[in-house]
Amino acid sequence: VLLEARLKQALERRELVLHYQPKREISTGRLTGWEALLRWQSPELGSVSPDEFIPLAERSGLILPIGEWVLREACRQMRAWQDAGLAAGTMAVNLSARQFRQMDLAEEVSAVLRDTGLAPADLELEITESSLMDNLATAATVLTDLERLGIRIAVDDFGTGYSSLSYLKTFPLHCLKIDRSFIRDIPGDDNDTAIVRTIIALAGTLGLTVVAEGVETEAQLAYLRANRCDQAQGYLFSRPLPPEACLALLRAGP
Ligand code: G
Ligand code: G
Ligand code: MN
Ligand code: NA
Repeated sequence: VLLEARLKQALERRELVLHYQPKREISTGRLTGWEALLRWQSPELGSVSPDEFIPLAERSGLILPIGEWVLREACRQMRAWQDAGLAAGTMAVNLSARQFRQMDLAEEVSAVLRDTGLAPADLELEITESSLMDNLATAATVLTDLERLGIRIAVDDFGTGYSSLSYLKTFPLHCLKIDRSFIRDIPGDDNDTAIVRTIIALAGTLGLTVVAEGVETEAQLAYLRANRCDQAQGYLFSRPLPPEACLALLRAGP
């Protein structure tokens, strides 16, 4: 309860900030976009990980105002980079299960795009495979509404959520992000290489972009390149960066 009260204040006191992690096209090394990752810099508690406060925010409902702030701030930042003449690619924002259960989510997203002036095609929403599967009733409606806006939808943590493959075919999706647990032990682990190749093939069949998360080594990247994974994200390229560091990276070029 104490942490919850502090989190509520954190939003008002502007203690929440966004860092951004770049994604790159594997074949060219070109920057394709960013993922916004929330950080809480508390004067009392220090830096609090989203793994600690997102579940709390989910339970208390605070995730709704926090999530809207994240969306707005990420879109505002992206538009500011574009206005500075920088080719910044797309901006991906994580959605929690609770946000995804809001039937009027598309209206909120639409209002944020209108207010910030960001083009829908420059925004991607990441929904975990498990929250998709836990919300099958609303998923079809909400995803269709989001698709009509022209934004992109990525399935996050793909491979961990026991999904039925039939939804992949019917839902309007654009991207699969291979969970980093499957990337960690490639190319050495035969089970993981088999899983990764299967996900890449599945994405290809369905016409979806496939992104490897948590790429930390050249050997992992070489394996992904040889197996034609589209994009990669991870510490090998960059940790999530504060906005000033992103600006420097953007100014350095593609
Ligand atoms: O950055 P990392 O430690 O940065 O993130 C830990 C977890 O928190 C990940 O599962 C990530 O998806 C989640 N996360 C980070 N930022 C956000 C956010 O803005 N909204 C939601 N719902 N989850 C986030
Ligand atoms: O669940 P999601 O994929 O949104 O979570 C992103 C999380 O992964 C964040 O905590 C981010 O900081 C973390 N992350 C990003 N790149 C790497 C990496 O190369 N290695 C590890 N271990 N974590 C990473
Ligand atoms: Mn993510
Ligand atoms: Na993930």
